[in-house]
Amino acid sequence: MKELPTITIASCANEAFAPGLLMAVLSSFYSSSDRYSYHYYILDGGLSEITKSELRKKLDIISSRHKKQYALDFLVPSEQAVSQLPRSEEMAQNQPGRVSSWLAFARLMLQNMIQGDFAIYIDSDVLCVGGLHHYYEAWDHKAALVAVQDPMKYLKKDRPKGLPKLSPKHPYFNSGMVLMNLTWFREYLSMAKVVEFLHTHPPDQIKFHDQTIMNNVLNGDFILIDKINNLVLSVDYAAELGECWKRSNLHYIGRSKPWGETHHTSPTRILADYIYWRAAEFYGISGIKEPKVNGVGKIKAKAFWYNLVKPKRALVYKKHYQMHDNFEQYRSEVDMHFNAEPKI
Ligand SMILES: [Mn+2]
Repeated sequence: MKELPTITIASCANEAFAPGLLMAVLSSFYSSSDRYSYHYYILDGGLSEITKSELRKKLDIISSRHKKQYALDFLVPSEQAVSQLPRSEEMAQNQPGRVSSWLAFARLMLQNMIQGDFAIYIDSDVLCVGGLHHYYEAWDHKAALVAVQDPMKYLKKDRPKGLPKLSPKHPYFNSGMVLMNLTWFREYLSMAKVVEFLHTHPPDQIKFHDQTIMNNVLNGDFILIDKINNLVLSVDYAAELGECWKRSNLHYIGRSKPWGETHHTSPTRILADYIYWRAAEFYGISGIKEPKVNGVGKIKAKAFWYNLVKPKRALVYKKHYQMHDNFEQYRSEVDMHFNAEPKI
C-alpha cells in the first residue's frame, strides 16, 4: 500500500462511555479523508475486552471496505502520572456530575504517553460526519492548538481570579475536539505546569478542568476553525444543525448522553439525537434508543416571549421550531445519508 501521511487521533473512555467511544472512533475514521492514514490511541479508563475487540473489528471492516489505513493502540497512564493529579473526591466536590478522575486530564497527559509532534484529541461524546482532517489541514505546524470557539465565546467568562486582565474579546475554545501541538505542550504546558496551575488556583476557579487550564495558558493564541468542526450542541449552535449537519462533527455536551439509561431528548436536540440514533444503527452500536420528543410548544412560547424582549434570541428558538415543523424532511435526509451504504 501507498505511504500516506499519518494523522494521530486520541480519545479516552471508561466502560460507561463505551458506546460513545465506539461512535467517536468509528465515525471519525469513516468520515475523515482517505488522503491520510490514522493512528488511534485510546486512553483506557477501564474498557472491557468486548468493547476493545468490537472497536478493532469494526475499524477493520471500514478499513477493508473503504481502502483506508489505521492503527489502534490502548494506553493506560502510569500510577506515578495519576498520583500527581487531584484525587477524584476533591474534584467531585466542586464539580458534581462531571468526570472526576485522571480521565478529565487525559488530553494533557497525552504529551508523555505518545511520541510524535501532534495529535487530534476527541472526546467520547462526539459523532463525526464532516471528518477530522480539517484540523490537520488548518495547522501550520507551529501553533499550539487548532480548535473551535466554544458557545461561551470569550475567555473572560472562564478566567480564574488573580490572572492578568485581558481584552474582552479573547476567544475561548472548546476542548472536546482539538489538534494539540505536543511539542509545544511538552515545552510550555507540561504536566508539572498543569499540576502547578491546579495548586495555585482554588478548585472552584477551574470550572472546566483541562479546558480552563489550556485556555488560560494560551490566552487566545491558537488557530480557530469553523464551528462545524466541533458543533457543540448548545441551544444556539444546535439551531443551525438543519443546514450544516452533513459537514459537521457533532458534540453531545451535557450530563445526559444519547446512550444513557435515563436519557430524554430535549426539544432543542431532536435532530441531533435522531442523527445519533441513525448513526448508531449504521455503525452497529447497541443501546441507543430512538429519540422521542414533545415540548415543541415550549420552544414556540420561548420564541414568542423572546421576540418581545430579546428579538435576536427569539430567532434561535424560531429556527428550532422550524426544525420541528420540517422534521419529516430532515428525517428522510438523515435516513438517506445512513442508508447509502451497507451497515458496518
Ligand atoms: Mn464532551
